[in-house]
Amino acid sequence: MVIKKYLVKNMNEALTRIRYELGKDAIIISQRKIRESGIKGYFKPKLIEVTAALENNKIDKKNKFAREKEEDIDFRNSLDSIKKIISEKDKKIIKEEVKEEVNSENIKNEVKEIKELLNRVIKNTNKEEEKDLISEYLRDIDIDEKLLIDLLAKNYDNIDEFKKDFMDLLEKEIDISTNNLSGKVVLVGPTGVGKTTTIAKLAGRLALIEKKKVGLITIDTYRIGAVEQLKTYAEIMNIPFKVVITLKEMEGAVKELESCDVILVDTTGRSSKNTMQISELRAFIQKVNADHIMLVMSGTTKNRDIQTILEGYNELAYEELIITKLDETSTYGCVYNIVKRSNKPIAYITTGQDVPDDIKVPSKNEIEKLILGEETIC
Ligand SMILES: Nc1nc2c(ncn2[C@@H]2O[C@H](COP(=O)(O)OP(=O)(O)O)[C@@H](O)[C@H]2O)c(=O)[nH]1
Ligand SMILES: [Mg+2]
Repeated sequence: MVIKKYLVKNMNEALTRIRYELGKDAIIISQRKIRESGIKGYFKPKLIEVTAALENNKIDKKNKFAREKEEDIDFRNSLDSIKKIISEKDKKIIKEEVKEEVNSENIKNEVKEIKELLNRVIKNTNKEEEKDLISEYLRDIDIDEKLLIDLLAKNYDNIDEFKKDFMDLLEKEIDISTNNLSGKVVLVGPTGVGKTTTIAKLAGRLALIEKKKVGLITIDTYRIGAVEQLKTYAEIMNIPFKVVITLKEMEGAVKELESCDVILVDTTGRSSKNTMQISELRAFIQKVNADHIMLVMSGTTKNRDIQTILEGYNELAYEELIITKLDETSTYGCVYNIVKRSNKPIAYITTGQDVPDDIKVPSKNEIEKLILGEETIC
């Protein structure tokens, strides 16, 4: 028999300790309230003295010591599991932190994307504004709407960048004819653009300045006064002048002027819309066996008419351009439109009504500056 006394504060404590130390078969044999010894005991609550006993044969193998060992193992196990739990938790926390980091990384990326998107939107808005400015500029200088779209196919950061590009483009696309004027030269083009006046100017320059032997032929017998106009110039400059009505007469006139260095042929401004008349004109030109066929176009031609006129005269296989009346306009986009759509070199430009002064072979740079709006004629 094992007997043990316990000094406890209450029965609960006693039972717990008895169970723990002696096992579940222990029995309580007595209990009494006592005070702690000494003077302090009076100021403290009473304690209970519990006496417990356990029969020898019932001594639990799993008594205090065995239990302690076992519980030591249990404790270790618990410790391990706690460690495990803690480390799991740590892992979880780390994971969560990583997750959070990933999340914050995501947010960073999203913010970055939004920034980029905003920048792009702002940039595009700026680009759109620049585009509007450039279109406005191109319309101001009178560039054809369709050509304008082509010019704006690329995006520009600013108008200066565009102008630089446009200048480079003009440098490539504008061609000045450097041919020396000799042989048989035919001028064609719509009514009133200045063909006859230009013929007089050319005749004057060639005869008076270049001292060349010049002959004049006109087939413009349709307009009242047309013959007289050129006849007067021819008389003033003292150069031979022939009026031709039929193809046969044309053949004869060219033969008669054979000795001339240059034969200038004036034509009627027949409607380019009437193909019969154009083909009639073509027959005359073939009879002349022209060295130069020049299309005369006014610098004041409306953009929407340019293409139609050019198409109408295509059949005459003109190879050079004369652009007239540049003194009558302050924007020269028309020159670009004509050059771009015809893809032909400019031989002359005319800048007024004065014969023979108001005609010249322009420099490429001059044409570029006129088109860009950096220079004017007057
Ligand atoms: N302002 C200006 N008028 C011009 C020029 N060339 C011709 N003209 C005028 O345009 C009108 C028609 O010219 P004309 O030579 O008869 O044209 P055509 O029908 O093509 O032969 C005339 O009044 C000319 O004086 C020019 O370069 N500038
Ligand atoms: Mg005429």
